[in-house]
Amino acid sequence: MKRQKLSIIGMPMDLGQMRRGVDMGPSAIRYAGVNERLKCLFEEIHDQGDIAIGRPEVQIDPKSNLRNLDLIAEKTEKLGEEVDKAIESGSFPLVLGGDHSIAIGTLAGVSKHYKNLGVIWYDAHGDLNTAETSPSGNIHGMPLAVSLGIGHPLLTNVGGYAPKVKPENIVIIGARSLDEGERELIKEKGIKVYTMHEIDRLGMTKVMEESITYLKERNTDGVHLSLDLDGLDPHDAPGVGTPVIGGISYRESHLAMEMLAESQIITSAEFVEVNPILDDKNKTATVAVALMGSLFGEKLL
Ligand code: B3U
Ligand code: MN
Ligand code: MN
Repeated sequence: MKRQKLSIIGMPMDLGQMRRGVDMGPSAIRYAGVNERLKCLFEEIHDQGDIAIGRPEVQIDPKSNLRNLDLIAEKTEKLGEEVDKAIESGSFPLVLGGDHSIAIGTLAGVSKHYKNLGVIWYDAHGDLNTAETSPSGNIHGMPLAVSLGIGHPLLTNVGGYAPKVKPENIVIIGARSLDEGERELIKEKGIKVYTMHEIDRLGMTKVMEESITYLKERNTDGVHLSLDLDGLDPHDAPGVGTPVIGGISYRESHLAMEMLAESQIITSAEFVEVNPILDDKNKTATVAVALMGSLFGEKLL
């Protein structure tokens, strides 16, 4: 069975962190053949091109120490509007990053349409920092906290409302690099986390079964997949700004995507942190496209 409509939205933004190159992520993913790969899985694909980001100078907000705060708020607002329009028109929104700060915009657009949105955050990191807990001042380490309504008001109010997600509707998968403040927030809010420990111990099959059941039991009316390529092991996805060894394998990731396809719970997705400058012959973008194939129902046989 073919799905209906897919909207591909490129978000070439690198303002949430310090390494250049992740702004070329959408181009790398297109070059790796995303349109061609997904063509047979949808009735229609609209590649909407990229949101204009420009080449702004780095700004550091003197009060909060946040890098590129105003610009990220402005650009994610725009992304939110595009995602909102895509859903409005009956399309499945697929956002190509860009660093993970773009999720602030994606979730602003998605969450408007769901009263009880679930989120799967596939990542080596928690992305639950605030200006106070962040070791770096990089906003790509903050989007999940922002979506909970925790963080600078310019970010939490993107889309004109906060919060976007409830803590009990979030599942983090692949975590292996959490800062102290993030650990505290996870405990305080009761966020469900499958670290690499649980993935090793239970196996990816069980982790995904449990995650899907958990989100269904929460009566979620939509589930957003936010997939940071650094969730995968750097051996399989080397082209990311902050690689962390000991990650999820290519095969486990395919299995995870296939199980999500089978469950039919995913209603929007983004693939972020692909940095072709740090990559090995566009391997990471190629992996991203292959995972998208599985997520949208490609079968081996
Ligand atoms: N937790 C660290 C590092 C980091 C977060 N997200 C990525 N790296 N990709 C921070 O800066 O918040
Ligand atoms: Mn991330
Ligand atoms: Mn990460």
